[in-house]
Amino acid sequence: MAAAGGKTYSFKVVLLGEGCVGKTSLVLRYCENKFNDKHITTLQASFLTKKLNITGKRVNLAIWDTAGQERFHALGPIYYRDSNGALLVYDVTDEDSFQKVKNWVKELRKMLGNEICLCIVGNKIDLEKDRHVSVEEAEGYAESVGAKHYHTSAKLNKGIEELFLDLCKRMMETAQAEERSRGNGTSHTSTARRGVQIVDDEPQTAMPAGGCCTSG
Ligand SMILES: Nc1nc2c(ncn2[C@@H]2O[C@H](COP(=O)(O)OP(=O)(O)O)[C@@H](O)[C@H]2O)c(=O)[nH]1
Ligand SMILES: [Mg+2]
Repeated sequence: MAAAGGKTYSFKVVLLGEGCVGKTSLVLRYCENKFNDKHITTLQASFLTKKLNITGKRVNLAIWDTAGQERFHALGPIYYRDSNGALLVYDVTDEDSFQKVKNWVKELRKMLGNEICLCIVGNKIDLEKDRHVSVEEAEGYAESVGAKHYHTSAKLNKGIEELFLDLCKRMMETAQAEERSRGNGTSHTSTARRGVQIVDDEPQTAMPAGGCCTSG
């Protein structure tokens, strides 16, 4: 039975947004509880993993960060395809970075439709005094495109756990709705196509010990 536990959800989450808004910082804070004042140019992995247990259900997240390609406007569908969730990150002190988020929303909705859970993330709220994006505008925009809005500080570790937990719950709901719409059958075609694997015990995809996928 689907509801009887013993089930693992595997989700792919991508980070998108202008350079320097704090994408890498958010991932490192969440997965390794680290923060660095300098711009981190290269992450050692293309994604970091995090395991959660949400109301008795296991969730494995693969969180994909960019390798800085956003600087060259060179992030394409190959990066975000098959993702179940996306964090569209802007810097609350940088109005331009918020406009970039709007471009990403349009592109993702066009390419992936409504099944991807979108999170619009205003990062660096510790710099509130330099805020250049109004909370009302950002939240209103998010609502208008069916996304949810979150406030974070990677520096102070604020709002990040809540953001990922909420996203996971939304992705689980989406996956469950998809399961139901398939008539409770065991066919995995629909979710497999979208990159969700629902397996009965440990995930089949091998991940290196330590939970971090190193390159090579
Ligand atoms: N004050 C502050 N600085 C941050 C925060 N998050 C990231 N930064 C800084 O912003 C810069 C860019 O961060 P980075 O994670 O490399 O951004 P990315 O290019 O989007 O991956 C670095 O100097 C970080 O230390 C935050 O929440 N508050
Ligand atoms: Mg980065």
